[in-house]
Amino acid sequence: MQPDAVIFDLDGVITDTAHLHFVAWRQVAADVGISIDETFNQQLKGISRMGSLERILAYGGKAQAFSAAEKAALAARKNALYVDALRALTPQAVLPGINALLTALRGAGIGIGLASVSLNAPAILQALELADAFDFCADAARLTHSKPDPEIFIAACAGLGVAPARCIGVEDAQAGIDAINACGMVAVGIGASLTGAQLRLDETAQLTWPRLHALWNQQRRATARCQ
Ligand code: B16
Ligand code: MG
Repeated sequence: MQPDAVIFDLDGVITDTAHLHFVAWRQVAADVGISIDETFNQQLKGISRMGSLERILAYGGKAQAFSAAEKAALAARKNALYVDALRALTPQAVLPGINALLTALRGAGIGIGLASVSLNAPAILQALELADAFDFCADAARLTHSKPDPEIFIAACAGLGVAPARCIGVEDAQAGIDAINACGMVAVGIGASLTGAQLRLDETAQLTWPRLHALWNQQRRATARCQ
């Protein structure tokens, strides 16, 4: 028994650009008189661009201080800074174990999907030379609801032609784990202090096909016992 597909988050699972997001947000926040640090930045993992801006403004007590047009300009400035920083991204930035896992999944005939809320995901995959490694990438631009809503994982399953209940999802953010669980996929979490994942690992180097295969069989046996 094996899953029909494994669907990956991008930032924090395939590569880690959280620090680049942070540096760009820190600059934009400073421009409007708000100071943020790396600890605060943890809250922005897996959160959309505008969602992140809203959290920063609320943190700085300025939730109501800007019009929609001004907020759009702040988000655009952050993205320009972030995209500029992405120019340094190379295949060396693929996280440990990921290339081997993608190769093993391909060899086992398992679908490979992407469920990232980043509008920069296509450019990031190109820079990592991984664009051809995915069978389907859900389009973040078409999302109505961001994680923890399951919409992006459901869209990835639909694009792959598989049922969520037949898939494993891999995430580094609590909002992402909640999204995976909300559509009935098996959840794998990467990082400390994530709750609700059926398997939680400290780092991507531990994310191997034998491990995912064993998790899948264990979950299927548990489901069968409950029926
Ligand atoms: P962008 P993921 C997320 O990527 C990041 O974790 C989050 O920090 C970022 O705000 C979001 O993408 C949007 O990114 O500004 O490039 O559209 O974890 O869903 O792959
Ligand atoms: Mg992530």
